[in-house]
Formats: sequence, structure tokens, C-alpha cells
Amino acid sequence: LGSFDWADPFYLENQLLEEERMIAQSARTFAQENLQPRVIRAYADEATDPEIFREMGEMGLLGTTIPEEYGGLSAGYVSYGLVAREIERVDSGYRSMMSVQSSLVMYPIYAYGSEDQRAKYLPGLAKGELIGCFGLTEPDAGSDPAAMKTRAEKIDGGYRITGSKMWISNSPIADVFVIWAKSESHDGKIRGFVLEKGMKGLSAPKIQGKQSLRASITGEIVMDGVEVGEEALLPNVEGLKGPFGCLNRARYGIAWGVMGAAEFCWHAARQYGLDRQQFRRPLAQTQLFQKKLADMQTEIALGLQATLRVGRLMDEASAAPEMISLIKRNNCGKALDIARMARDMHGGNGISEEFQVIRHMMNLETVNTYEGTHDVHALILGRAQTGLQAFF
Ligand code: TGC
Ligand code: FAD
Repeated sequence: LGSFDWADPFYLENQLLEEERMIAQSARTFAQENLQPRVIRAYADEATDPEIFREMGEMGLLGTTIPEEYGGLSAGYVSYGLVAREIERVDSGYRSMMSVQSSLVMYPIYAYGSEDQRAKYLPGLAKGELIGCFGLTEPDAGSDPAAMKTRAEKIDGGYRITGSKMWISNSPIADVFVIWAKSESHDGKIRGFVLEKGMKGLSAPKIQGKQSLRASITGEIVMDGVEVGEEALLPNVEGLKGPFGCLNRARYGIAWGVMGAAEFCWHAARQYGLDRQQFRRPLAQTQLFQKKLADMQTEIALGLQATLRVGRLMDEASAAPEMISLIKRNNCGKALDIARMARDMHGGNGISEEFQVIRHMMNLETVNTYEGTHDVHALILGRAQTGLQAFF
């Protein structure tokens, strides 16, 4: 029988390819050296440093799966997931910045865009010289994006877009806006458009006062008759499968990312329990404390194995969206439970910014909600096994 590594119970590390291990290691070094030192201040001040996009770009962490000719790394989905895990080990907001740029902006321009659109936007987005955002959710259309009100009306040589988007990561600092709208000249079908900062009628006010994901800026997108040329339309997709094709990738990355946040909380709780004495012994020497550590270790080990399995299937192009719903839902829910438990195990210190577990806990409330809530993914899985639609 082999030996047991408490921090890596199923030897995940050994199941990675050499290239994947190297990408994960460089993402870890970057996250620990460049992001960790600034996150406590950024969260407290609710301040996002746009320079982080350039730094991530220099490290090759934006558009990991996009081909090299467009500035990406041509790496696989397991590598992308490992990057998300390392960044979210520091903060879910920083991972959010990375995953919106990679999966929700670069991916649709690459997969659904014209050659001109790819050449115009992808290299700048990969370097982090351009910042992107993805507008699907609206004030009255969150879980039900088919109810969107944003319209693209045909005008001479292009379109006039009117509507508003809500809760959009990166929007107040974005240069490139991937927007989904119902297009009147395409039978009212949902189509994607690429808008640019500075266009007349386009604004993106910041949403103030978030108590979660404070290191990542979030805003609205207001489109008051924004006029764009024909070249703004993403030509190669129509219908909800356009935005969902992007969400499949982002949700998969989140399933890895939240395991990074959960690992941070688990390791912090273990160390705290070893260091702190009560009743003349370490907290870690009590049965209740050890049971909590065992639960954390178990859920994280299982969650990571599941994401690796789905990642391998993504790389073979045979992962189904329902598999992604399963890991997005379960890993987010478990990570949130683990962060709450770690907060409790730190006692009073657990509410202090210095110990960082409450920041992860607050962030994970958002991650459990965005990209399809925990319950919406349950309904996707319920539909897949009963054949019955329970959304409405
Ligand atoms: P439904 O009838 O199920 O499907 C409509 C069309 O879409 C296709 N489709 C998919 N295609 C690819 N991948 C998927 N996962 C797909 N899911 C559905 C489907 O085949 C169909 O195509 P067609 O050609 O037959 O028309 O649609 P529905 O309206 O009943 O929707 C059901 C539901 C609830 C599952 C869906 O609307 C949903 O997932 N809602 C959640 C919304 C959501 O996830 N929003 C995310 C916004 S972006 C975000 O949160 C970014 S945060 C990022 C960050 O900061 O990190
Ligand atoms: P609702 O859909 O109103 O849901 C409210 C509650 O009702 C939830 O508990 C939900 O599970 C439940 N519910 C809904 N429908 C049903 C049903 N049929 N049966 C049972 N229960 C149901 N969106 C973007 O497009 N781009 C972004 O970049 C982006 N970034 C975000 C960043 C942050 C910080 C946040 C908080 C959100 C972001 N979102 C983004 C939006 C996010 O995707 C939505 O908030 C999410 O999809 C949920 O929609 P909603 O907030 O309208 O909630």
C-alpha cells in the first residue's frame, strides 16, 4: 500500500501532464507573489486595479485555451482549470476577472467571430491591454435570460441597440463589450454583438456597496440607441446556445476555482487548530475539530477528482453541459460550506480580514449565485433525469 498525503489524498498532482503541472506552478507563483499581497486592501477599499489584467496577460493567464496565433497558450481545459484554482485560492474576484476575459469574451470572439474580429480583439485581450465584459443578465432577466429585453433594430449598414444589462463583471473598466440582444432582423433571435467603450449611447456605471466579490468591479451596461456597423455582429452563432456555449466553459473553470478557495480555508483552519490551545490542548486535538477537517478534506478531494474528469472530457470535446452543471453546483455549494466552517473554527479571529476566511466566505455567496444559481443547476439536472421541465 502507498503512503497518504493529507493535502493531496488522491495524488491529483500525479494525474497531471508535465505541461499542466508547469502552468499550475507558474499560476501559483504569480497569484501568491502578485495578488496575495494586495487582496486584503483591495477588498476593504472595494478597489479593482486594472493593471492586474496586464500582469495576468504577461504571465499567459488570459485565454489559456485560445490558439497561440491569437495570443493564447493553445493549452487544454485542465490547464485552464488549474489556473482558476490557483487564482481563486487568493480571491474569487480575481478569478472572476480572469474567467470573464478568457471564457466569456475571448472564447465567443474566437468561436463565433469573423477573422477580422479575431484579429482585432484577441491579441489585445490576451495581453490584458484590452479589458472585456459579457452582458447577458438584465434587471428583469437573470435565471431566465430568454426573457431579455435588449433589442437590436436594423438600420442602414448596421444595428441600433437599446437595453440595459445588470450585474456585469468588469463593465465599468471594460474596453470591449460582448452583448447579447434579440435581433429584429434575425426573427427576434438572440445574437451577439461586440461593442466598444466610447460608443455614443453606451455607459457602464459601477454598482456600489457590494458586500461580496469586492476586489472585482461590477457594473451595469446602459445602451441608449447605440449604433454599430454590420461588423459588430458575431456572425457564427444564433440563439441562447451562443451565450450558453461560453457559460459552459466559465462554469467549468468556476468548479476548479472554488476548490482553490476551499483549499485555502481548509489549510487555514487546520493550521489555526494546530496553533491555538484551549482547555490545555490544541483545538486540532479535539474530535469535533478533526471531524470538520475530515469533511473538508473529503469534499475537496472528491470535487477536484470530478473537475479533473470533466476537464479531460472537455479536452476530448465530449463533456456534456449537465456534467458541468453537476460540478459547478456541487463544488460551489461545498466550497461555501467549507468557508463557513473554517470561519467558525477560527472563533472570533474568523471575522477579521487578517485571517481571510470570511472574505472567501462572502465571495463564495456570489459564486454560488452567478453563472446559474445552485438551484437552477439542480433544475437542469432534474430535467436531464426526468425529462420534465420544472423551470416554469
Ligand atoms: P433551453 O430551452 O434549455 O435552451 C435554449 C437553447 O440553448 C441551448 N442550451 C445550451 N447550449 C449549449 N450549452 C448549454 N449549457 C445549453 N443550455 C441550453 C439549448 O439546446 C437550446 O438550443 P436551441 O438551438 O434548441 O434553441 O433554455 P431555457 O430558456 O429553458 O433556459 C433554461 C436555463 C434555466 C437552464 C438557463 O436559462 C440557465 O442556465 N439560466 C442561468 C442563467 C445564467 O447562467 N446566467 C449567467 C450570466 S453570466 C454570469 O453570471 C457571469 S459571472 C462571471 C464571473 O464574474 O466570473
Ligand atoms: P433570480 O433569477 O431572480 O433568482 C433569485 C432566486 O430565485 C435564486 O435563489 C434562484 O435560484 C431562484 N429561482 C429562479 N428561478 C427559479 C425557478 N424556476 N425555480 C426555483 N427557483 C428559482 N451576469 C452577466 O451576464 N455577466 C456578468 O459578468 C455577471 N457578473 C456577475 C457578478 C456578480 C458579482 C453577480 C452577483 C452577478 C453577476 N452576473 C453576471 C449575474 C448572475 O449571473 C445572476 O445574478 C444570476 O444568474 C441569477 O440571476 P438573478 O440575480 O436575476 O436572480
